[in-house]
Amino acid sequence: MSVKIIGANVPNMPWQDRPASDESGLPLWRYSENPIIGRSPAKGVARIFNSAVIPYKDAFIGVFRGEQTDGVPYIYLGESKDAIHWSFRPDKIRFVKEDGEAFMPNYAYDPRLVKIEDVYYIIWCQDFYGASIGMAKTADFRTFTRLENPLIPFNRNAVLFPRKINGKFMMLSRPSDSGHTPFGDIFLSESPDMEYWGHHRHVMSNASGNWWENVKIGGGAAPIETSEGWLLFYHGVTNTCNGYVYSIGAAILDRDHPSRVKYRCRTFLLTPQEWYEERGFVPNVTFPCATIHDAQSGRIAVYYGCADTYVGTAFTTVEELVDYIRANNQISEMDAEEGVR
Ligand code: BMA
Repeated sequence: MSVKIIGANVPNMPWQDRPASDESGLPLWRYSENPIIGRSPAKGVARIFNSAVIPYKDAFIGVFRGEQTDGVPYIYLGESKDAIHWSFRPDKIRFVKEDGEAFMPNYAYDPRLVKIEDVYYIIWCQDFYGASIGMAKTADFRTFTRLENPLIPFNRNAVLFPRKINGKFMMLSRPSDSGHTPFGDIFLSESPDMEYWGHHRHVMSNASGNWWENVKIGGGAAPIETSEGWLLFYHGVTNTCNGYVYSIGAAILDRDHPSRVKYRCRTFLLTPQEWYEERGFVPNVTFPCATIHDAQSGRIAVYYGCADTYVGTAFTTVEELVDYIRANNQISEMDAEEGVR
């Protein structure tokens, strides 16, 4: 049975076939021109990484983690005709509250972006007396209206689903501590209105037994709806004598009950191995935050931060990826269950 992406056609998405030289046996392959965003990409911004992009008006738009030259991260707006070459607005995104008053978090990083019923939602990590999740909405990428913080600290890693499920907005997040958290599972929360979040469920554990993700896991790109379930790219972290290593993994969540994991891939799909993934501000980090995908062809482009310094792109097709995940499926009882105690 062939698996299909359920969603829009994006025939102008970036694409490159798998190079003949790729004998990795893994279902993701890197764009040959990576990194697509290099150092000092805008005035006052030293590095852009961990960023999210989306099709917009026959082109592409995105929210980018820009590490300013004073070291503080904020979110910058970027535009592109081909989703490969990006230009950035010179100033960071300035949010307003519902009443129009200005709102700027003390810092903002790792933004994700989804469109739900003609509204674009941005979700990121910001200070709320400790690292927590910030949210805003926009209809036109001109006015960005800040929404109430969905969660209390500490949490640095939230991802929204691109549609309501059973009438509710859905969010994945990873509760953490105030430091470089040495633990972490993915949880699901739901909301009737994007303000009040509850009915929390456990989704996936870092205690899967897989060495590459044995410290913590966290949601990556907004889940892609497929005929098999929600395809989730996430990051998995292991520890070494030289620090953490961040790889990209994937799982498929039940379409109607996404706290239930249907398939979980026991191997990573991509791990730091190129110079731009191994060398940078934080070495050995590949951190997925977005995909662009085309329902008709089944093509998927994954956007991932590299070494907390660059943005890279990697490609796959939904068929190849889901086949691989199924063939390498290893799911624990805890991941398969509803996740309520
Ligand atoms: C995590 C987040 C990410 C970062 C990663 C590696 O805790 O802060 O933004 O890419 O660490 O430094």
